[in-house]
Amino acid sequence: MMIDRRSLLKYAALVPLLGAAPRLARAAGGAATEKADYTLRIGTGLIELSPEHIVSTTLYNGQFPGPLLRFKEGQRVVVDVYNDTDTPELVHWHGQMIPSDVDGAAEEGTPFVPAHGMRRIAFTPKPSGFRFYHTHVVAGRDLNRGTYTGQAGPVYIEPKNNPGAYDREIVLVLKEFAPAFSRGGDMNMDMLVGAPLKALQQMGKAADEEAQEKTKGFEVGYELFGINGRMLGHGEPVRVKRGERVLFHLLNASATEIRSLALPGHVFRVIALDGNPVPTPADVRVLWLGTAERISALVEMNHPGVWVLGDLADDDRRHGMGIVVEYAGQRGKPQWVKPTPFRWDYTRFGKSSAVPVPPDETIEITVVKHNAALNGFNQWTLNGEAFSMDIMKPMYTVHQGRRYRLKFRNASDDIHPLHLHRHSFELTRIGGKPTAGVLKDVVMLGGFQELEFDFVADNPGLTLFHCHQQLHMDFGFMALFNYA
Ligand SMILES: [Cu+2]
Repeated sequence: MMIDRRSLLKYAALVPLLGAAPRLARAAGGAATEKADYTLRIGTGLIELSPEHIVSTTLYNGQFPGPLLRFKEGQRVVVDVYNDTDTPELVHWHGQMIPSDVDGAAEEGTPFVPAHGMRRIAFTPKPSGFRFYHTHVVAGRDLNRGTYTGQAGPVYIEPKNNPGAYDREIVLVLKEFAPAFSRGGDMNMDMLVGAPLKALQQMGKAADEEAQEKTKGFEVGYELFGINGRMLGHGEPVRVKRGERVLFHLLNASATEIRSLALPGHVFRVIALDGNPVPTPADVRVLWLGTAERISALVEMNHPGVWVLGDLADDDRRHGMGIVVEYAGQRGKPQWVKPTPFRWDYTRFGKSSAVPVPPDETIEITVVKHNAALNGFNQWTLNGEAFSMDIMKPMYTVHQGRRYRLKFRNASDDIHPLHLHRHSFELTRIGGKPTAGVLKDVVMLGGFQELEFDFVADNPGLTLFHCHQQLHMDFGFMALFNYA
């Protein structure tokens, strides 16, 4: 969708269909008499990142992050969503295997929550683990829409039996505010393992030479950063005691950015990625999270002091990306110590003798960037095709029960957080290494690199695949899967 006006017309046409009189959308699988378990209200509100920085944006229930929703695996929930804004909205239940009409993507056929209307949503949450919810509308060139706003909140789906050996759980949501467009600015490239591939670099070079525009496309930058809606030093610190084992659930709710985190003198034992327990929990000193990725990591509090749990990027940390961790009885200025360079390797958390199950079919997808091709915005194509929001044509047909391997080839220098809706996938090859057992719903594809993941077609219905970088998904980087 490149022309905002056209999509507005489309929304306008949808509204009468969604129930005229009090503009109540049809309840999806929920009886109208039933009491809702949760209510989400979408509306404009203020976030006090610090006393000097108060931002106006769209929020859930007037807060950032949106309320933590605790579900029980397999136990049906009813959520009423009220939209107090002037534009239709969508709430996407990221990382859950639920039907297309409640998943929260227009491309899959989920109805919009009408402007100044409501929609009742009911589904049975699964799988257990750390998930989240966020808006799924197109932002395009409007930085007041989509994931540029504060519409994101954590979900925790409790497993039927909880094996946790920790003293406390802390949810931290990482997010930037006050976005603005700028030209150029390449991403930090050296944080993922694996080397760029020559053939993909050449393909990227050819696309650059073909481009009509010789300038680089727009990127989004931010002025303000925060964890749980507070700039570093302005929220309540995480208060800990020596000897405690704290389980951090971290969510990168950015629209476009990759985030890093370190806590001086401490080690993160990564136990789950995107809410799914990993086969091999491993210790790391730095966490890297692509847009929409989650990490659950245990930290043993054995280094008393007052510390900054913060982003490695000095500028982002100085503008708020961090939170203070304070031991009981300790005083003083929070300390930051830059960690030694660390590259993120998903295979560390995989099965050691990695032999992935062979797929029934392999689908190859090559990603190409067309510099500034759309009035200054980069256009993205998958196998030569940019997704059209107006046509919404499925690109691939899958058969229930079959195992598919998606092989991605990135002919661009950008890192892409690839996201598949309504299914988990298993990493089978990344950074040049085979692996197995790591189940995710978002994975970072390195610049000029390849990766492979497998998924089993086990949740019939239209299924969206896209890059979770809002600027990329809005400008072509999407594909729809259809069940035969
Ligand atoms: Cu991307």
